[in-house]
Amino acid sequence: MNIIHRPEWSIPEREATPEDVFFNRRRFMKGVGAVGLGLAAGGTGLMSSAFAQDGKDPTLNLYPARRNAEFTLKRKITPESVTSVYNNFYEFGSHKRIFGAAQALKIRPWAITIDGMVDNPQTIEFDDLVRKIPLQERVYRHRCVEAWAMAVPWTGFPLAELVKYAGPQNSARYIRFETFKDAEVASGQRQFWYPWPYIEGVTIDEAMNELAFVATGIYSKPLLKQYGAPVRLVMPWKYGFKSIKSIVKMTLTDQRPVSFWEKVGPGEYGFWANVNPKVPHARWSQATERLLGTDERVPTQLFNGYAEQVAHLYKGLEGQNLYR
Ligand SMILES: Nc1nc2c(c(=O)[nH]1)N[C@H]1C(S)=C(S)[C@@H](COP(=O)(O)O)O[C@H]1N2
Ligand SMILES: [Mo]
Repeated sequence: MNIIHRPEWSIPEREATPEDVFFNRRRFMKGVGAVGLGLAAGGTGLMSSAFAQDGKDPTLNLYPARRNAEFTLKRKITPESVTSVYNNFYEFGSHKRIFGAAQALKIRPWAITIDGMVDNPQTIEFDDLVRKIPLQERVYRHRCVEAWAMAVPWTGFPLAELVKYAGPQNSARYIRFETFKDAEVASGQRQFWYPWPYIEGVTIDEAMNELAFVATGIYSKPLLKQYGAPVRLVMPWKYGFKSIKSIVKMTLTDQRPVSFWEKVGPGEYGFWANVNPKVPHARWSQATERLLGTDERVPTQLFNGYAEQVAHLYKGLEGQNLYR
């Protein structure tokens, strides 16, 4: 099937978002005006749903979390009014305006299974897990493989803490993450030609790096559904598709996981997916990126600007496709 070799989001953004297919985000934002999308939301169900917090989120009292001053940026934070209506979440559609459809996701109860090569295999309620590790806030850059970028304040905890909690065995070399699968609520999962559920993987060494983060919140609140509530990965030096959303399972293994996008397009998407301006995508340049909510293009940075923290992880692996 041809389509699975050309996922829609892997088309350069200017082609993938023609005005007649999606809405014109800039005109939309102008129309909303200075009051901002959140305050203007009263009118339509679709717009208000962009900001809907689930009735009474049982973790609200954990926010805002302490800001970690080691993870800040010079780049301006991208407004919530922009990032909450421009998302990549194929479970709810192959375009960017999925925030309405994503409200169908049921985020309670939400259990996470930890299994594989661990000393403490278990299935744990998210509401219990989120209280086991102290939350903190970090501002990170995010770089989608499609060449759009944002900077947002995530709330969560280091992935290393979750790995320690699982009790990794010496034989474990990788972590495989899995997103929920429920075609009843996720319209995109009715597109049966995709290899659902969404899978991603990292090495244990990557997972133990200080930057690897498990996000439960954004903008000092629990994650909205479109961001991958209630819990997602954030790997800021890698292309955005590594940052898997709405996680239900984490498996420690000695087998390198094959990700959703690697299955869809093995010629275009690999395991490492580290950001590199000099290695073009098969169909477009990665030299620059567009900052969401602006018309500004800026140079892409090696490892998305995090080379100092992560470059050492890839010493000796130069023969591999580290940048796709
Ligand atoms: N389960 C799942 N996780 C996912 C995706 C997806 O389609 N499904 N898209 C990825 C891609 S390509 C990007 S760029 C980011 C987008 O995150 P955001 O919508 O919160 O900005 O989520 C990633 N995680
Ligand atoms: Mo992406």
